[in-house]
Amino acid sequence: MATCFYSPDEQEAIRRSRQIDKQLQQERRSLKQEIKILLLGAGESGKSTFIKQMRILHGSDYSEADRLDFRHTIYHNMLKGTKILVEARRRLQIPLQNSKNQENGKAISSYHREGELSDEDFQPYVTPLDELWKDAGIQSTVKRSNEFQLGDSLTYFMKNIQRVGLLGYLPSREDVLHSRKATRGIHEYNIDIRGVPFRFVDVGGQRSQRQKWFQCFDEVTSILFLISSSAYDQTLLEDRVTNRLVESVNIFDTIVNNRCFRQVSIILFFNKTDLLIDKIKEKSIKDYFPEFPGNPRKLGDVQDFLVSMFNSVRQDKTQEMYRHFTTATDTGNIKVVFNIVKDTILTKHIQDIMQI
Ligand SMILES: Nc1nc2c(ncn2[C@@H]2O[C@H](COP(=O)(O)OP(=O)(O)OP(=O)(O)O)[C@@H](O)[C@H]2O)c(=O)[nH]1
Ligand SMILES: [Mg+2]
Repeated sequence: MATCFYSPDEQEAIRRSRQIDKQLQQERRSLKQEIKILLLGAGESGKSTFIKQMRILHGSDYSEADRLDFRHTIYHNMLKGTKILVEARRRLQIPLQNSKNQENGKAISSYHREGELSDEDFQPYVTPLDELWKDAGIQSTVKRSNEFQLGDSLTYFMKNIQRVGLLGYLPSREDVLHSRKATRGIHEYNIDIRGVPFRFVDVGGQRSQRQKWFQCFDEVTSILFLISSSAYDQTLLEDRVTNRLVESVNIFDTIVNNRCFRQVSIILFFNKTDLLIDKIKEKSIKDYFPEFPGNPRKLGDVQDFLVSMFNSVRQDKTQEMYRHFTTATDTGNIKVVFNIVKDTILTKHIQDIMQI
């Protein structure tokens, strides 16, 4: 086009307009590329639960048949969890309130995972489980659960035993979100969100699983790093000695300061806020981290401290530290948080592509 017929101002306007067109074209091309989101964090921090939420919110939601598949895992979570409590109560020498629960304890301890449990198979366990859970001795043991290894989902399922223990029980979405099965290996989920293809990569967070992490470090757009914020009084399942929060900070240190991720937006999810709210009423974080400067009963003070622990290991502080306080089992919460996160990821992604 002969630009000499245009005034300098008009020529400048045309140039700018062409530049914007070009950017838009690039942007569209970049958005057609996959957005790869890697979920990292220690075991039980909530990575797989977050992926379940993505499926509920943006993917193919869990059908009745899909939810039925979780039934066995839920029964197993309840039986194994209660078995651990029965054993811990004995070891900690906490007396039972009702001596009848000796027999109930034996009935639950006889459970060994053998094949899938049907709703009928589960029936003989329902009353023993319920009676044990109501025993003051077992409840005192639950309060000391940081002295042994108890999963976070047991309380939720035991509170729902009247429903979960019925013949013909069909797990709800919330039950699916609370069910626990440790991840082994690497699992990828492709989900289209408003025309943008996202690939979520879920890995196992336990120590034995972490040597596999580097296999998925290529072409990462963003890392969601999950932290179990209520775990400040707990030790690691893997060695029963290391504090879970300390382990989590150490893992974050290796990720955030890794040269592979210099251009990658890393977003922290301080997860399990619901459990943290309950935990600070019972246990002072100061007993585990004497350097804690605030009021241990104040949620904001505890969260600020957690954030500062993670921030302190970052070598390059010129990059912004994105962080959110989440409850991965709460669909409403994850919907709001992920909307913000998605915008952060896409904006940063487009900026990076524009610089190329
Ligand atoms: N109450 C509550 N429970 C949660 C939350 N997030 C996860 N959980 C539960 O914590 C347990 C562990 O969650 P997962 O999603 O399996 O943890 P993960 O990070 O995938 O663990 P690995 O696969 O071992 O690395 C499950 O029983 C979840 O239901 C939360 O915010 N609140
Ligand atoms: Mg997992």
